[in-house]
Amino acid sequence: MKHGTHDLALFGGPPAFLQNRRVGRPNQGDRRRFLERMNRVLDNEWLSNMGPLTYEFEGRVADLAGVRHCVSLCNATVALQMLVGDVATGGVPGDEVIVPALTFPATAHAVRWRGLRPVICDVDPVTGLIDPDRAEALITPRTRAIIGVHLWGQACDVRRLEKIAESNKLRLFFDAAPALGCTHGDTPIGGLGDAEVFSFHATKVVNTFEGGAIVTDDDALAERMRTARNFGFGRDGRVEQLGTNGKLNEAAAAMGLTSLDALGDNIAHNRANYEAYLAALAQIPGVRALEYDARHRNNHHYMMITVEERTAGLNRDLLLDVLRAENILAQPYFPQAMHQLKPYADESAVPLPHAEALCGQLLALPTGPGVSAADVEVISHVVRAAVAHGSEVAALRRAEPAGTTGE
Ligand code: T4K
Repeated sequence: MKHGTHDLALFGGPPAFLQNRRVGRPNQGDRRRFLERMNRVLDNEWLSNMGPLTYEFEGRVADLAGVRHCVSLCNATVALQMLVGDVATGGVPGDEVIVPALTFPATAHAVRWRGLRPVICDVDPVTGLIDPDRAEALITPRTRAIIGVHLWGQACDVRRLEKIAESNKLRLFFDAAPALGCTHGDTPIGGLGDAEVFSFHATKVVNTFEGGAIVTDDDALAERMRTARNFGFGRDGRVEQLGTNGKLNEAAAAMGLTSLDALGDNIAHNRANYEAYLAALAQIPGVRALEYDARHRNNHHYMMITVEERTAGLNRDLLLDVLRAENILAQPYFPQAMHQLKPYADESAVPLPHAEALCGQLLALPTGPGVSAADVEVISHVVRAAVAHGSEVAALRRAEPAGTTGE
């Protein structure tokens, strides 16, 4: 137990965990089942280019997302680039796509990578989701699309964004990278807007080592995306359009299927951890766990809190250092807003105060199958102890000789 500042590992106490507790520890599922599938892959001697496991994986993801088409891909970044490429067809350099200021860099990068201009939009101060009113105000004659991000599995204000997109004749996509297994009302995330993108990166709720998918009910768009992911080859083997190599391979699909087998159990475990965190973190001054809109279901793959320095006595970055010293590998998702990243420094003429404030306060705490209810108690106890002695921790940190703080 951490009773005083000197019990904290940051100042020489024993760490709370010998083995680290992480955000994003891979959900691998049953290893025996994975190895059986890998044997099948090797026996088939069919390793990539749309093998049987890849088709099976696509079918299961489409069912889960409640859509007709799942176009599996090598990662979500390429998926976003391909959708933006679809918007860019026939466009001119300088065409614009509205993206939220609070997201992983991939969302804005995909737009810029395809030669369009990401127009960065502020977010709701509580949820961190794209603010539809601000998005509408950013529309110009050059705007072609809006990309909403279902941040930490929370559904965007989909109906409002649909209305804005429809009345301005814009494409509407959702970056649903973290949101497999989540819903908007009773509708699974996956069937919203023109298309949505999932990530199956190693750290996601379902992993394929690296992987992603475009999911949609738009038959023609799905066909163009299938063609685009395979160098532009059409069904007759001729190159019909610009393409890339975006294919998922069979080893990835074997992992994806095995990880999918465990999805239901993992979400149930995450939900139990989330409830335990909510109870254990209540009443800690300056620390707020993000509570989600009860109309939608979340996979609780990310356990997000904010740390408000004035009340907590220490800031997010210092709490992060305290936790990491205890082998609690929390993550500051996301530490910078899009317009604060070097490539986009010139992209926002207006201040984006909500995204900027959240970027300084947000912290993801460890969860997932490797984190038990007892671990949640210990992690929450460390947070409580750090905040109870917040100003003392900050003063000790300031008093450390330069060069010892890792900054
Ligand atoms: N859009 C959004 C909204 C996204 O969040 C992302 C990705 C994308 C698009 C793009 O998707 P992909 O193109 O990647 O499919 C991680 C992931 O790399 C990234 O995929 C994810 N979002 C982001 C939220 O998290 P980092 O920079 O935090 O990764 P890293 O390597 O620091 O790992 C995070 C934690 O996971 C650490 O505690 C270590 C642990 N970890 C990581 C790996 C790779 C493991 O335990 N095992 C592993 O194999 O970005």
